[in-house]
Amino acid sequence: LQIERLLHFALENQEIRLCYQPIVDENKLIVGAECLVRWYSGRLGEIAPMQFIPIAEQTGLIIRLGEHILVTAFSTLRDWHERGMELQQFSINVSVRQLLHHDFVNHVQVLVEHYLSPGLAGKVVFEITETVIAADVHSVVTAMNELQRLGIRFSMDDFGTGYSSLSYLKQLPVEELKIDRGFAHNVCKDEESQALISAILHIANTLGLTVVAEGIEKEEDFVFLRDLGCRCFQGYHFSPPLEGDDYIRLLTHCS
Ligand code: G
Ligand code: G
Ligand code: MN
Ligand code: NA
Repeated sequence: LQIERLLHFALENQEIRLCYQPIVDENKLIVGAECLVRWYSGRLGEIAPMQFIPIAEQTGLIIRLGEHILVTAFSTLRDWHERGMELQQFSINVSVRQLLHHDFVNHVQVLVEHYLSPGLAGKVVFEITETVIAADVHSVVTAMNELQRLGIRFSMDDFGTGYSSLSYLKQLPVEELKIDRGFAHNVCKDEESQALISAILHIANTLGLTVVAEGIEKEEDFVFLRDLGCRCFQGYHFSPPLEGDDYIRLLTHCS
């Protein structure tokens, strides 16, 4: 209850910000970013998303929080574009409750028209999780199709941690799988993770999906996954989530 009350306050007092974690290719060149929400509470200090996102979802505050995140993310994407920083993708986490809100598609459309020049919406990737399967699939697909018409693409986050059947991959207009960081961690020494990631890469190739391996912390794991066929990577080994200014500095120095 305290978190809920403070979250209202946080939204009105600019305590909620975004960090940006680089996504790199097999040559470690930056090709994109994932937006990650950060809350620095005046009362409680830094509060992790794992602590407040579930509460925001339960209380419905995720709608306002999600709008704030979208506005922040889109203005950052526009700003970077105006500075000549070209990315292949700009990923934003979207929760199921947000995706299925009756006003969500309209709202995204308004924001796309306001913030993003033609073509720029095509850089936006919404990361959803396998929990969408628990929701009404017809509503999910309808919302996703409408958003796709605005240019937005979709990624399945934390892939491999859910317990649902894989058949939803055929039903949902998803273009990317993000392998959960639990599989990448120590993968070069873990034969079970290796087998699972090989299977995921095989499914992805068959369905024409791109794959991002998350949570890379060691060069050995990166090399192993690269040789296995992964083409995109994210993790502390390349860069932690960065403040916007630091992201710009990194990208400018790397290109
Ligand atoms: O940044 P961190 O690793 O602490 O994030 C933890 C979890 O919070 C991740 O599972 C991530 O998907 C979720 N998360 C981070 N940023 C956002 C966001 O902007 N919106 C939503 N809905 N979830 C987020
Ligand atoms: O669930 P989602 O993939 O959206 O969560 C991403 C989260 O993973 C972010 O909170 C980010 O801070 C965290 N993260 C990013 N890179 C690494 C990493 O290399 N190791 C670990 N343990 N966490 C990471
Ligand atoms: Mn994510
Ligand atoms: Na993930």
